[in-house]
Parts: sequence; structure tokens; C-alpha cells
Amino acid sequence: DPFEQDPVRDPRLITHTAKPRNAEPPNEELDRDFYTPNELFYVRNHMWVPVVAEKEADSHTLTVELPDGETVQYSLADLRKKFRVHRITAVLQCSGNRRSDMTRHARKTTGLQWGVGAISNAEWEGVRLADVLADAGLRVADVAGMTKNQTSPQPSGSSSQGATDDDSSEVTDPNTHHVQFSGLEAYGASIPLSTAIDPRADVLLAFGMNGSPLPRDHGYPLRAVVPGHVAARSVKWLSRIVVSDEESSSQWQRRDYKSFGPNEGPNPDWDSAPAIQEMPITSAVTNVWVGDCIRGGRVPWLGAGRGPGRGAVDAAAVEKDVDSSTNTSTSTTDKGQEKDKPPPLAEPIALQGYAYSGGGREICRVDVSLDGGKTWDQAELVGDYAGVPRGGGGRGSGGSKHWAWKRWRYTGQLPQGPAQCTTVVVKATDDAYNTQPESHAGIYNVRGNLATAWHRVRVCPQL
Ligand code: MTE
Ligand code: MO
Repeated sequence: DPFEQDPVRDPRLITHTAKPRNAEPPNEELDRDFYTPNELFYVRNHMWVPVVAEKEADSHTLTVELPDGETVQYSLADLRKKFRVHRITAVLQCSGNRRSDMTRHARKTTGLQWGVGAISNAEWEGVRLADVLADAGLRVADVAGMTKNQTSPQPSGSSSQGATDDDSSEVTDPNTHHVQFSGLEAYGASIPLSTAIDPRADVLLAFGMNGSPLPRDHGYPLRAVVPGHVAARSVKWLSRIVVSDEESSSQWQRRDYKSFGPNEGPNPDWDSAPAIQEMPITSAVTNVWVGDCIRGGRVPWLGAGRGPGRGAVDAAAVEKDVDSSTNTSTSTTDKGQEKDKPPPLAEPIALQGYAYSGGGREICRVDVSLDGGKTWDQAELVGDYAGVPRGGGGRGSGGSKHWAWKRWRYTGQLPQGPAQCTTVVVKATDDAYNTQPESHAGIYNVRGNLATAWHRVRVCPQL
């Protein structure tokens, strides 16, 4: 049993499959903090977890192969010693995040039926892939082929291990090449070379996560972290990097992580679609409180002195207006029962969730509807991501672009009306004015990738 040595998992994680282990944090833990705690970070494994003993970690070897076939090896200790260490706060999100929504609202999809938790946010510590490739001897001319340039400055004190100009390997156009990553258990994927060498793309070879060594489930002792990209490219247990004029030949590059038209069926022309790289925009409601839950102080950020968002109803005013109401519980499924009872009084409602866009695009606005999308209001964006530019150092420094999620909060009043249940909807907009599609039907694909439609949650206060 190759899974025998898999690590023990936090019991709070919701398990989709045990072997290989695939699990997501429960909604109430998912975005409790800006940084997802390591033991609650979602886990997506295609195979077993390779065993690297602690005492062998420093000698874990990364092999870098250049287009001319030359190889250079770095131990983990070499990486730490030779290169400047960077800390980047970035989300990882599986292309299957929210797939169960697509299944529920459109049609059957194949693959793990993730809820809204195949996404997490962490501060990653590691060295820049661009620095390592340059040190290994990769030289990349600019796209026009005019200048021959090092991809990034050599770190000071660079040892003789790195390549000299004589044994460097030149690529003339970074757009025609790829950087392939392989993990110890045979998983593999690739990214374009142009991303790998872009210092503003912040691609890391990471050994630290939220101030600790990488946990085994997340790639101990070394993984790629490709911010803003589908997490399938952030290869764990990284052991080999190949710079090539071809993408990784793995099924995860050539088939699984692609998306097709709603009509294209289970056997599309795989080569006709590009591999998913930068992620589209998405958002989700993670927590809903109604009525007495709010009055009873169960909303962590109400009463902690944080005001409601733009356009939202002040919590105290809400309380006064609905003092006589006895409504209490909520349901975050859309299977609420319609009961034959008189219309409820307006209830205060509090919501929280996350929004995220790929490619480093910043979330600028989160729209919330309490009536299924007829009327809208804006949520408050939590100010825990300052977007401090590179070099700021420390937690929250974020990196060159907006790689983290934005958490959002909303307080309002449920609409009064004959229906007891209502549908809460959330959608986000990024700095390129990308926003989410209204329905899953229009973006349906058999594999259920990129299920980014408006997130709808049925809320049924019970009398
Ligand atoms: N790397 C290896 N070596 N093996 C894997 O199975 N899964 C990929 C990626 N890297 C995978 C891998 C996928 S599809 C995802 S979504 C992320 O790892 C999940 O990373 P996490 O488990 O740290 O959240
Ligand atoms: Mo994934």
C-alpha cells in the first residue's frame, strides 16, 4: 500500500477521497483568517505522499536541465545558501474548486465534487525560479531577439557551481519554451518560460509555508509555487526542472486541466485547447448568519468594533428593527423547505466569503444580492491585504502583484415577502473589470473545471 506512509490529517478537513488524499477545510474555517493555517489548507494529491526524512531534506536534490541537455544540481541547502529568499503571499486554487456548484446548477461533471474550499491562502518562502534558471546558465534573449540578457542579476557570493558564460544555454524566444516540473511521485506539469523568468511573476521554489517548513501534504521539502495560476502547475515534492520547447507531456498538462465548450463532451479534441494557466475570477459565500445568531454575537467580526460595509445596515439598527422576531437558524444548502407559514419579519443577515482573481489582478468590488440577483449592494472588503510592494518583507508583503484573496463581509436585512427562503448571490469584479458569468450552464464542461459562476446560496430562516 503506497499510501501507508501518508501523513495524519486534521480531523476538521472534509475528505473527498482518502487514497489519494483529497480534502478541503470546512466553510467556517476556510476564511476565518487571511492566512489559511497549514493543517487546514486544502489538499489535492493525485498519488501517495513521497517520504523524505527530515535528516535527508537538506540533501534533497533538484536537477535543472537546460535546452542543450546540460544539467545542474542543487541541494535544498544550496538553494537556501546561494539565492535570496523571498516571501510571497499567494492563493492556491484547484481548477475544480466549486465543481459541485456546477453539478448542482448545470449538469453532472466528472472529478472530485469540491465545495467552495479547494482554495487556500498562505505565505510561501523560497527562492525565485528566475534566479535559479539564470544561475544554472539559462540565457534568454528578449522577444525581438535583439539583446542577449541574463534573466535576473546573479546573487552576490554566487559560487563556482553556477554556470559561466561559456557553458550557458541560450533561448531566443521565451514564448516558445516551457519550464517543466516533476515531482518525486511522477506528477508533472509546466508553465511558459516567459512566466518563469518574469521577476514580476514571483514564481518560487518554496520550502516554507506560513513560517514553517512545508508540511508533507503540501510538498515537503520543496515545491513550485506559481502565483495567480491554476494550482496544478505548483508541483509538489519537486525534484526536476526541464527547460524545453515542449510543454510537459503529462496528462495533467495535455488533458485534465483544460476546459471546453458546453457541447464538446467527454472526448474533446484535447490539443485544440490551451492548458489552464492564469485563473479566472471567482468568489464564494462561506458563512451565513441570520437573526438570533447575529444578536447572540456569533458573528466574529460584529461586535469586534468593525462596522458594516458600504450601503449595509448598521447592526444595532438591524437589531432594533427586528427586536420582536424570533427567527433563528439558517441553511446554506439550496434544499430549504418552503413551509406554509405567514411571511417572516425582516431578518438581519450577515455574510462572509472570499473573492480571488488570477494573473495578479486585484479584486476591486464584491456585489451581494439578497433576492436572487434582482437588487444588489456592495460588500465590505476586509483590509488585511495591503499589497505592499516587493521587498517589504514579512507576512502580508504579498509580492509584485495581487496574488492573495480578498475576504469580504456584508450585513443587511433579508427582504420581507411571502417566500420564507431567499437566494443570496455573490459576484466579484477585478481591476480589468472581469466579472463572473451568471450561470454555470453557459460555462459547463464535462470535467467541471473553472466553475466560476455567481455563487448562489439558499437561505431559509426558520420560524
Ligand atoms: N504536485 C504533485 N507532485 N502531485 C500532485 O498530485 N497536485 C496538483 C498540485 N501539485 C499535485 C501537485 C494540484 S491539481 C493542485 S490543486 C495542487 O498541487 C494542490 O496543492 P495543495 O495540496 O498544497 O493544496
Ligand atoms: Mo488541482
